[in-house]
Amino acid sequence: MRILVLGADGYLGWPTALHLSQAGHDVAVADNFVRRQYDFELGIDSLVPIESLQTRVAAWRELTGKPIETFVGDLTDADFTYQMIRDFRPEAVVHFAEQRAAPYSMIDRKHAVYTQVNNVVGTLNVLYAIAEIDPDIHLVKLGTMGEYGTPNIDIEEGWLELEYKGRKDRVLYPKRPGSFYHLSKVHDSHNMEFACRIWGLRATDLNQGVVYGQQTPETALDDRLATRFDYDSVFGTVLNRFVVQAVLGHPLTVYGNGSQTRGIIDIRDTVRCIQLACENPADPGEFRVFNQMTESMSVAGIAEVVAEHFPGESTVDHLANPRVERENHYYNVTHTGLVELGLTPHLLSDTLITSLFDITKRYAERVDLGAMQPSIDWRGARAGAPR
Ligand code: NAD
Ligand code: USQ
Repeated sequence: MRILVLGADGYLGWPTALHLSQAGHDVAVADNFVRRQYDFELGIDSLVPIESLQTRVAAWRELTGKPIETFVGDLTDADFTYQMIRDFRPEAVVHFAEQRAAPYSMIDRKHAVYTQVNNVVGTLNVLYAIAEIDPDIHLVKLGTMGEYGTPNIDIEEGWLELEYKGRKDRVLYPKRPGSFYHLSKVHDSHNMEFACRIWGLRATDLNQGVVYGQQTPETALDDRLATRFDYDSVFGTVLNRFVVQAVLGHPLTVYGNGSQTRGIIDIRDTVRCIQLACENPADPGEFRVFNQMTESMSVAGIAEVVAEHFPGESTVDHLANPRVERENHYYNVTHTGLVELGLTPHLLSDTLITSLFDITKRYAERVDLGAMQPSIDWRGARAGAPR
């Protein structure tokens, strides 16, 4: 298949592009490098050094003989987006290209507005470009488990069968997200469902859980193919952060009592899920939703597993939660769709955690411990808000 990967300079987009290329697909990639600008803005950096997109693509071609076409531009620029889709003529577009950190979106008004404009407008441009150029293109879009929040009923895959006052309907699952970033994904989901309903587009929304890990078989082939690994309090995700904290002898920063539970997924399963979604497209007019996670774990549980496997001392620090989120809540998620398509999950294992300890030890001198402490308070973003 011809597959265009948007946001392919990022943590997940790059390994996915390589995985799809290795699987024999004809892959093109796109990015505007804004993720590298957030690093400059915040004074942070990936733990694992990363090459430029151009060097990565050249290294992949040198090692495998497989070419990857590159488009550099911003999805909020409609001319760029249309031209790229016209030039490459993909059968599937995989869309990772959004501002994806909840804390970044909660810094202040400017960052909230930027996040929602970047994410919602970029996705709208992609939907319009597909509708006008070739409505048969399958859009595979990254959503997030946090769109649902933590409701007191089971979380279904995007849709809910409802019976109310004797009548039945199938409705989009009600959403109660926990940040302006997570809200941008909810807005995207609604726009996509609408585009499928009115224009007959085909789309898959992958509500992914928190990703952990750094290597896939393809990125591990050569240091020049490495993907980024964020550990700072804005872009670092929880398990990755806890691993780095354990190795550096920093207490594991559990927010609140740590009973808040999340769906998690290994980066090797992320790339496989995308491949399965592309190779088994949604039907014309179908807005298909999968919950892309493989297991649920509380934050305190994640800290425990990391501490248990660390071959030294490691302590846990319960910090006052800088976010507004439920603790001690119900959490039961249906996630059978991708397994039915053929996913065999990698559950969190000793080997994976040990390999992450090794990667961290290799680059330990690059860690900035100052970047560990959470600095963005959900309650503080509104001027004069009570702390
Ligand atoms: P990332 O920030 O590392 O990568 C996103 C890439 O998109 C970056 O390279 C960035 O430069 C690019 N981008 C952003 N806006 C763009 C625009 N307007 N035009 C062109 N390029 C643009 O993020 P990631 O961790 O790889 O996440 C990828 C996707 O997966 C995101 O949509 C995110 O919401 C979703 N997701 C991530 C996780 C996770 O744990 N990392 C979990 C669930 C869902
Ligand atoms: N947490 C801690 N300590 C830390 C960091 C986080 O206790 O040092 C807690 C948070 O309070 C939260 C949970 O861990 O309860 C997850 O936080 P996170 O930063 O790992 O993940 P989140 O902000 O939800 O965002 C990440 C990605 C985002 C993706 C989302 C998937 O950055 O792109 O959409 O995971 S999900 O959470 O399922 O919506």
